[in-house]
Amino acid sequence: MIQTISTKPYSDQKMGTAGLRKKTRIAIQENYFENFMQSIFNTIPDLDKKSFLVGGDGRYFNKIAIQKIIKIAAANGVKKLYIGQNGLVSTPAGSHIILKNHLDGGFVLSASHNPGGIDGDFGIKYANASGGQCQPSESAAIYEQTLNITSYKISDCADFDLSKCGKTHCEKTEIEIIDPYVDYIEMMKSIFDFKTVKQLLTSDFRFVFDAMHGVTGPYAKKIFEEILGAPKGCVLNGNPLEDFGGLHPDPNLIYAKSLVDLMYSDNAPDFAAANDGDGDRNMILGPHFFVSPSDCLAVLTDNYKLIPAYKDGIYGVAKSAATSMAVKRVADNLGIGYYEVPTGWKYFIHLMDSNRITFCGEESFGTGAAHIREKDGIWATLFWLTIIAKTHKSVKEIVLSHWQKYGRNYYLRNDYEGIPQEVADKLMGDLEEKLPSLKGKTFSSFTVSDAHPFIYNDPVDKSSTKNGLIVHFKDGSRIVYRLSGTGTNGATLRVYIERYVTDKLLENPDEMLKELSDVSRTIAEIAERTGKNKPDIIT
Ligand code: VG1
Ligand code: CO
Repeated sequence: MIQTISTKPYSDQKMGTAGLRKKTRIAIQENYFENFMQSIFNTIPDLDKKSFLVGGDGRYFNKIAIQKIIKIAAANGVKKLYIGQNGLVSTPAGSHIILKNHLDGGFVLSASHNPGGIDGDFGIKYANASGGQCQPSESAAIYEQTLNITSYKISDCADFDLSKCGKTHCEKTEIEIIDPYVDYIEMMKSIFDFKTVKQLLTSDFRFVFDAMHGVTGPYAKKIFEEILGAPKGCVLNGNPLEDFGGLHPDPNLIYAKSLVDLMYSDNAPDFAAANDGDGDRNMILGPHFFVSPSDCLAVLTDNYKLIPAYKDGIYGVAKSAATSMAVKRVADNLGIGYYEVPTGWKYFIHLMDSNRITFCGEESFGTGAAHIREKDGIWATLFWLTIIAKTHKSVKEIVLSHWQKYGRNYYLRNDYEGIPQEVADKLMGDLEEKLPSLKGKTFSSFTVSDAHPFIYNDPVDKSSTKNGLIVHFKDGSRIVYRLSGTGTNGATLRVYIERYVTDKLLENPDEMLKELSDVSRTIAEIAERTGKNKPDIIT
């Protein structure tokens, strides 16, 4: 039976960079999740003709939330739900399932790389029929609904068993529990030459993949161990856990510490990759060597011909404005289109749909391509394995030869976390106001050549988005300032620092960027305003 439950609005259900992300204790408040789901459905017409994907990264509250989605969708008359077996679907696999089955959208329950558990974070990524996350105009309409909601509809049926594939019904809604792996694996086979990668992984080449107890564990075990023949056990932390084993499922030098320690030990394997909680981010390491995500995008783009799916040519490439300029040098050299967008994968979607780009990436450990509309951690891993298999070079040799060809964009992101929102907003507001006056000024040995907000004009829907502030220097260095849209604890100020050189290719980025980091604090008065003399996290 369908029930109508009266409710009161919550004022904080505005989506950020990638869906709605909240502390778990907030997300599990009475009617909080129900309100949000009903608000989404309120914005979608003709639900009786609409089908959606449902899945998640396995974190705490996923299973309960999925049962709620089934009952709310059914009460709202949705035509069909495709649900990943055991409630699991990675963000990239979900995008593929939406596209392959021509669904009208989907819900991936994940706070991505944020920690999980009752004291961690919970999140909902809402995708539309593009296969990628909804556009800002859609999230604005949903937010409006959340502020005015007075009731939601829900079926009072019993919970569903998500452990077996097959079809059933909830009210008039068809429910199909699907294998979340098979289609994704088929897609990877259609992009890459699995024979080549298998030869490498069954040789004496030593490979490890850290799934960080996120959703990619089962995908990685099937692909790398079962199909490509890598030794059993090469997938580390391969079982999805509700609290990620108490760890922070963020594949970077800080949170993937045990993997990093292994790769910097005497016994380091030849190659390591790590993925985040929902499987869209990747980190790539060689023995005693880390590939920065900005360089990763540049290297993959430069090597596109090695991959069967791209050998006949690629459209252009895009990056978020905060990502380093390394890939622009490659795009210029290849004579392909090049675009800069605001932070957030949703801004790449129109460029992919209109065949302007094939590859794209962000400095936050995201690389991907137009096979789906999300970033893709396993895709990036298979791409690297192919480059290694075909060039017979180590990770370090591949990147070093890239720098020798193009020069190196030294790059770091400094995060200042837990700043009171008003302090952060004022810092950004005041900085924006003073940008014009910075032109021509010299800080240490860096002279400002230009300073402006980053404004993106979408060539397809003609919308305009402002995201972050950029300071350019005469030597090509850049500093980008922006506030995070995924944090759940006060405001996080992200400061992205970049310096380009054609010599000194193997220096320590901390040393190479020390002076510019100091300049970034001076320009934005970070210490004076936040009391922080150094970043909380450097990636
Ligand atoms: C961060 C990253 C951004 C990424 C987003 C979602 O956003 O900086 O590049 O797209 O997370 O990543 P922010 O607003 O906190 O800087 V994930 O792996 O959710 O999907
Ligand atoms: Co993610």
